[in-house]
Amino acid sequence: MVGASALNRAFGVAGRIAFIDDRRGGLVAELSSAGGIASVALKGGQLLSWLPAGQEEVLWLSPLARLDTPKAVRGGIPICWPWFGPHPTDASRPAHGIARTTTWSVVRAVAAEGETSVELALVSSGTECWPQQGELGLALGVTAGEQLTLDLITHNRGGERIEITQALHSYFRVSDVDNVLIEGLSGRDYLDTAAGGMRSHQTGAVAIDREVDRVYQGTRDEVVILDRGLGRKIRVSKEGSTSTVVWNPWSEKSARLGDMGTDGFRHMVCVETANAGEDVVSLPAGATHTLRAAIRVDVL
Ligand code: TA6
Repeated sequence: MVGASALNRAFGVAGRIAFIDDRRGGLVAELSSAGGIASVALKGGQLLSWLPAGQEEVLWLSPLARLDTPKAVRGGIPICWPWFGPHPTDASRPAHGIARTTTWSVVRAVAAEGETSVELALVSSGTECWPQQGELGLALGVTAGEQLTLDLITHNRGGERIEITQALHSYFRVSDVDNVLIEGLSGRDYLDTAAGGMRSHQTGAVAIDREVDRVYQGTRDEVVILDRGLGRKIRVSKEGSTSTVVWNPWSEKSARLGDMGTDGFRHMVCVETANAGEDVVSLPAGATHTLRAAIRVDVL
């Protein structure tokens, strides 16, 4: 695998783009600009951190996160692809697909005015991992500045129509879930995974006072996380997505997961930009689909 020095020779920009051997055991791209800084692990193509100028850290990352194990990294923005949740037909396949546990390659990096971008690609790790026998290409564009934008681009290079589900499984850092409300989902139906997948209906803002695991269907609007404790709102807008997943494992599931830290569940909420549940992406041969999340932070 390519090392930090070769990546810096190929893509580094002094003071703006640097590839480092992160203390958690893997390669990380550090993106800096006047608009903010971000770090992206090549393992999983996973955002680990985003600090827009003048703000505190926006993403939650487990204190136990490691980049040198086969396990997916808990926190940041994991890429769930080419399926969300359990594999639709084969229970032996890993939850949330193969992208988040595969090492991505660097395609390009750009230091622009006020923002810095990197494009990563997932090189097929062999047909044994790819349900469509290696006929899918995947790219991720990350642009970090005062706004964080992710574009997850699927290219169906095969000769057959394929169906995928997917998510940018964003873990947001909050002061305490007691101080948080999530707006933008009122009036939508959701599949309540914590209640066996029962179909339910959202009325008003979402509060986090128990395990919440909901796949909201038919959602295209901006979702806002209001955090009275940090005096900020995290705004998540999107394109190419008709599902929004809201997840907090609460105490018991956190203990079972074992990688949430002491009371990590109190300081995070996932608001995921997705196509999941009944919202399946059907991609004709040769077609491309882009899933975009655009994230901003405003003062309350
Ligand atoms: O997005 C919510 C969810 O599907 C939950 O059901 C929970 O499993 C979570 O993802 C985390 O999954 P992981 O495989 O990363 O432990």
